[in-house]
Amino acid sequence: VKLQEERIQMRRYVTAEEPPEKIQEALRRPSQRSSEQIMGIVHPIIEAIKTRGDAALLEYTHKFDKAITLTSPVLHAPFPHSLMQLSPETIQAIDTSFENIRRFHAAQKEEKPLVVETMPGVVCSRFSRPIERVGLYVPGGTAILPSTALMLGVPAMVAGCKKIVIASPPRSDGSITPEIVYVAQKIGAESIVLAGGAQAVAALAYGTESVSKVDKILGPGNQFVTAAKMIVSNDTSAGVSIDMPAGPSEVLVVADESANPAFVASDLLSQAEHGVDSQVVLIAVGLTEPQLAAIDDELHTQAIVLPRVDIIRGAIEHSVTLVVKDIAEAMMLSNLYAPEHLILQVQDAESVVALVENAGSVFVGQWTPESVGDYSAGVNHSLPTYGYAKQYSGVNLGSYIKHITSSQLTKEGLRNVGGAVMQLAKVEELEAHRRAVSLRLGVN
Ligand code: HSO
Ligand code: ZN
Repeated sequence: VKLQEERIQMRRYVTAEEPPEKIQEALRRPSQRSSEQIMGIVHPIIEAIKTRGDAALLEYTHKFDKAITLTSPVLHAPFPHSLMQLSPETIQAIDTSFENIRRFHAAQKEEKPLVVETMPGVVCSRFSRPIERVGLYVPGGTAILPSTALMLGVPAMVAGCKKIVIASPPRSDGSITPEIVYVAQKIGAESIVLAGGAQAVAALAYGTESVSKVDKILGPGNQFVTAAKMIVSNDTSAGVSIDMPAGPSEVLVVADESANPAFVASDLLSQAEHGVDSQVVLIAVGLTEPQLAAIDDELHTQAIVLPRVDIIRGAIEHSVTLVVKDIAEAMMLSNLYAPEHLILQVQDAESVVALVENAGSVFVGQWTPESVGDYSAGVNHSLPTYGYAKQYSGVNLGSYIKHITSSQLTKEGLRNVGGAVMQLAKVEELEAHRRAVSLRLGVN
């Protein structure tokens, strides 16, 4: 009971009063279980799937997901309507979100090949083709996530992937969330694998008697899922790639005196409720003590009535408020942290976007809570976490395609560029390369 009453509050630092190292330390991600420990658990699971296929997959599902009645690990399309019984409100919400996500990702299509004549008679082009078979991992865990099925599935459909396989852990009665079945049907999935964790990733990577092997695996997951994705993508015998490494979800909110404290707190909490390992950061630009206290009060009073308050407590424990002097400092720290989600609740938020260097997705202005991007605005919610926004993009149409280049030369073109080719071949002492040109041009 005592614990329930403890105030939910983020640590706070004023950057001007601390050495820079302290601030950087405060922005460190919560450390994760050592990767060797995780790898030690995941490797045998992958081996078991590789060697014993469906039998091993079912064993793990019985053990980890407690779905002991499950006898077949795969549900093939067409999916029976009895498995997608939903309220009209839910159908409408999924349909609206589906359409916005579809429109935004369809707009990312390159309609025509890119063609450049680099020299007279030397034509280079680039065109794209969909990845043929993709596996979409939709996590189970503490929340059901049909929105993740939408975020992974809609761009796969738009890109034209021929085979879309969804994997998601079944519920303990062996059934699958009807919302996920409905989404699977809308995006034209070939099958749903009722499995989660490293075992599901391995099944997608290598295929089993009933699970189709795929060329790329996308989707977020816990540390076991991430470790499995890393292992299979490093195994040349699997021939599979992944979207990106994944860590716990996070948000960074930049707020100035124009921000509404209740709005700010609600955004911090919507990320904090994802998991005890989630991290939320508030960067307060020149806020006074009463303004900071107003946000703290909102955070506590909103949090204690939320159903997932216990998860929120865990997340807030390793979360932090940094009080900075101006927007330039705020954005410097935000770029250093490279948040998965960046929310700008500041005056003239639109102009601040120009200062963003590293972030998964940006939410601009007070009327743009992260939730809209999580579900329905049209942007993708599968985003780089754990600082990977420094080098990775979130899932987008490009995640489902390959670019192929081609070149085509006329004889004149070969004359124009041949000298450079022959000289570089000479420098590299690759005589056959040089002769492939000299022979055609009839020169020495
Ligand atoms: N904020 C999560 C995505 C999500 N939110 C799913 C609700 N459902 C990670 O980007
Ligand atoms: Zn979310």
